[in-house]
Amino acid sequence: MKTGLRRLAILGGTPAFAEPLHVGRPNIGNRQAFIRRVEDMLDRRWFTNNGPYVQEFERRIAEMVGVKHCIAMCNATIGLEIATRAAGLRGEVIVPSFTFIATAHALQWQEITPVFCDVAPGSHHIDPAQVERMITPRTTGIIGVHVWGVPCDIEALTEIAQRRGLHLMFDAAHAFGCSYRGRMIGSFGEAEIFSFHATKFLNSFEGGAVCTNDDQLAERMRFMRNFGFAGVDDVDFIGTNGKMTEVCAAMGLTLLESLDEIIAINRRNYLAYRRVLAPLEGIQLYTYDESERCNYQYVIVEVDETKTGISRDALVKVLQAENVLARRYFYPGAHQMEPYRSYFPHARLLLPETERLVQRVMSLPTGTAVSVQDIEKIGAIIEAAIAQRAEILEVLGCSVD
Ligand code: T4K
Repeated sequence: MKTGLRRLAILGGTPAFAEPLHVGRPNIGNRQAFIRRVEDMLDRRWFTNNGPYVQEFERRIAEMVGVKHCIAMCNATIGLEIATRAAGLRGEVIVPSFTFIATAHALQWQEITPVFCDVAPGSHHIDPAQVERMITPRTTGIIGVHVWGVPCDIEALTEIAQRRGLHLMFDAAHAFGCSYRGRMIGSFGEAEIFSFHATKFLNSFEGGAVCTNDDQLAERMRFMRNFGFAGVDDVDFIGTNGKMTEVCAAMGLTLLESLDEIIAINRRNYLAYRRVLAPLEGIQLYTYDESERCNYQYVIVEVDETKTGISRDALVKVLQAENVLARRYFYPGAHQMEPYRSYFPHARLLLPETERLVQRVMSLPTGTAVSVQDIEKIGAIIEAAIAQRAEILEVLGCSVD
């Protein structure tokens, strides 16, 4: 990498990018195919309520994942709420704190207490050994999260759930198209919940789906998604509105046709980052296990300040000044957000690995809107930031909140 000499924007230079380079830029797929589907939908005048696109989308996902049932939802948060409610979770449910806040909120929304568990040392995933220690008489379930599309320790969690008689579900918001020991994510536990939000590998603008092999659970979730209606005038139990619209399913179906292309671009970008970041001591790329199916949707970096001499927060400021809008997912950890921070003020004492991780991790732009040249420039900015750290820290007054 050739750099070191460029004047960084944070030090008064010109930003490397004229336009912002976002994390989470949506994939678009074949515009014409999407527009054709929308035209058909308008002609049909069927816009929501289990329309033909939603049914086709569900069939395609169930086939890809290898499950009996896929129930499309308006988003993954509602998917989590419906799945946990339909399965009868209550009391306390163990979840990682290193996750998007929706995992916890979906429980608390129903007055189920999310009990935050640490990540396993050196990993970004829930620690099964700590899960076991957190089980109380009020615990009814565990929700593992496949953070960055990398499966959590499904085998260990399954063993604990079976032995202790607990429900087990997975928040698979990041993990569509990924596998665990050769089997597709979506088919583990009682249910797995995908997100098809705009920022996700497969997007339907907003959207989600719950996959399960349990016939009864699937039926309950279908009813709950539609206000609890079991027949035209027949409401069997409480429900909500979790329906996916036809226009969302049209986007999802269109992008399903481009998944191989998107993976190829994501992988190309991941490999480019690996190449440009490899020489930078203290900048550690989160790596994927290439023997599994991966979607390579996230480029995650851990910053070890003891080696770089510059913190993750300072680096994010440097990148943002260059118009590279890196993000600090999942800072500061769900346990440090309200209402959980007030409910469990001492939770951090049980979460040392999470506390350490949230200070180190940043997410960098990738996806179809990012080129290899962009990545080379981003690598050069990080290299220059490390080289010019003394000046940067002076400009930032060493305080980078
Ligand atoms: N579980 C996990 C583990 C999750 O990560 C999520 C969602 C869920 C559950 C819940 O799934 P959903 O209910 O959303 O289906 C974003 C997303 O809104 C959220 O879906 C996602 N996780 C989370 C990781 O990221 P924010 O608060 O960071 O969104 P925002 O508005 O800051 O946008 C993120 C980045 O994406 C920005 O750099 C801008 C860019 N962006 C975003 C949108 C919407 C675009 O370039 N275009 C767009 O249209 O939460």
